[in-house]
Amino acid sequence: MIKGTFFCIDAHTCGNPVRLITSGHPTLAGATMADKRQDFIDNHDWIRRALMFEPRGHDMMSGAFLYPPCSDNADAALLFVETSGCLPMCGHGTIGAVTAALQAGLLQPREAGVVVLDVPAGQIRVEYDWQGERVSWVKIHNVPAFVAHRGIILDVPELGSLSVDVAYGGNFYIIVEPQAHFPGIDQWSAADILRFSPQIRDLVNRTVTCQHPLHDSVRGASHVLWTGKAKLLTSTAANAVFYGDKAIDRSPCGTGTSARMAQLSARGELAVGQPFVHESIIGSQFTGCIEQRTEVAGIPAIQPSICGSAHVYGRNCIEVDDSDTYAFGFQV
Ligand code: PYC
Repeated sequence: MIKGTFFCIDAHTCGNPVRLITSGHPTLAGATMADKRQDFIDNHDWIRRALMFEPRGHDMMSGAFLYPPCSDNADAALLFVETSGCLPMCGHGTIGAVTAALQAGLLQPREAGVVVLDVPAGQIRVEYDWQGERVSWVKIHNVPAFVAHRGIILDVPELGSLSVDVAYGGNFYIIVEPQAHFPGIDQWSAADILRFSPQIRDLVNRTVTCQHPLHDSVRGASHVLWTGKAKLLTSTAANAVFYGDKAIDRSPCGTGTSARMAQLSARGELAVGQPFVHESIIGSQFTGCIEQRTEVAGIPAIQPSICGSAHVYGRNCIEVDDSDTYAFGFQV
């Protein structure tokens, strides 16, 4: 029996996939996107597994559902899904979803060049521009980013003692920088990142509590951001972000870039208004910026922006037939 039919626009943001699901959405309970995210996790997670995991998706697959807004001042709402679960916020996902939705005529913002979106992590303001029929860039004014923990000392098998920070940029990021026992990712393969990241994430979550002070359901360090030297002269810095069980972000990671800028700002290494061009593992770039300083429940924070572009490459209609052994996906 067909359990669900989902029309999707497939795109990528700087190389990382974004599947914008434009129909087949479940009606979600709750007044805010945070409530609706919880309802989705509790009652509709089969849709995420069917659309993100193999054979209809893959380790890096990531997507968003376009919903009507929850707040009076918003134009629409986004619910993010990926192989690791439902993210409170996703930067590359927003850039891809906004590009795909605008190009398909699914968003009619009240103000030209600006979309206000409710997302589980709060509300974001998104600017964009057109070049002919295409959205040429999207700039996200993200939720406030802040440092949650500094200098956590980990004893990592085979790597030895590592000191890491945790910062929030819409998700909690463990930030691993070059240090005595670790020269940085420049000399590492993707296989090394996939091997050590889950161990580091487990160790951090066993050592400290990462809890957003204003959002009960946003907790736990989920992503590992490895820093390294940029390969491109136009980049300020490079990173590789691990998420889920086997994914390395092909984009420079919007929420990771926000977290990294919060960390650099807290150390006095990045000023308000200074462009921060972040390079991904495949050499794609986002331009980040600290728009202003702010605070979250008394914690010093920054108001970050991230700018990048996305390309739509196709449309598909996915049917989930529950007589298919792999209807709800698999992971190897
Ligand atoms: O761009 O924020 C991001 C993101 C999170 C996970 C993968 N990409």
